[in-house]
Amino acid sequence: MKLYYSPGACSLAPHIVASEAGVPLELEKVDLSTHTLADGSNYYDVNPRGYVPAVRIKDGEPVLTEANVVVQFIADQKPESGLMPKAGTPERYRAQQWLAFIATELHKNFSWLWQKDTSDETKAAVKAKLEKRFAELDAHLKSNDYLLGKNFSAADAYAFTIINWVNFLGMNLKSFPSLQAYMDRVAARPKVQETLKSEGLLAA
Ligand SMILES: N[C@@H](CCC(=O)N[C@@H](CS)C(=O)NCC(=O)O)C(=O)O
Repeated sequence: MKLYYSPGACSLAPHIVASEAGVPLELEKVDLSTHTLADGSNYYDVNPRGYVPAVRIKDGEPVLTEANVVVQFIADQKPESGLMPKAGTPERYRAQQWLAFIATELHKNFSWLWQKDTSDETKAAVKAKLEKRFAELDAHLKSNDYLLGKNFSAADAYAFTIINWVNFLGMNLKSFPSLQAYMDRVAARPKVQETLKSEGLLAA
């Protein structure tokens, strides 16, 4: 299976899930400034939206997209990893609830901050909304090590990837100590360290 990724982008989430689960991945880097691959070919031919992550499951079939679904697909290759609860259980829906929350309340809002043409007014409104969501997460993480409770899951890989963007967008988590402790806890996981190094985000 091949993962199209860009260092530090939301594709880091499925990359972490694969590392944690022990799912082998072929990695193909996408230059998001030109939407090209290393051989110069056009990434829009792979994913017409031009987004990472995308996963090539089978040659000749469309790639699988949407980070919150891609992480589930990868986790489900190794159910024994426990990175996603068993399909059909209430726990699975709870995990999916977190994944949808991350996709729509965090990821999509952060996307406005990355765009060069977003107005300052919109940026301020988006930051205020994100801080509300950080406060919710901070309260949840006061009594939970991870989003699902005691154990790390695919939802944590996604949340970590997205919230880590505060470090590149002039924001911080100083007002959210439990959320900061959670980010530190996830960052310290050996497989997360390994993945960050492999994307060149930490010195090897
Ligand atoms: N809805 C997509 C959004 C993916 C997305 O926003 N990817 C960003 C990187 S984090 C991207 O590839 N941006 C390149 C572009 O906008 O052309 C998902 O959830 O996977």
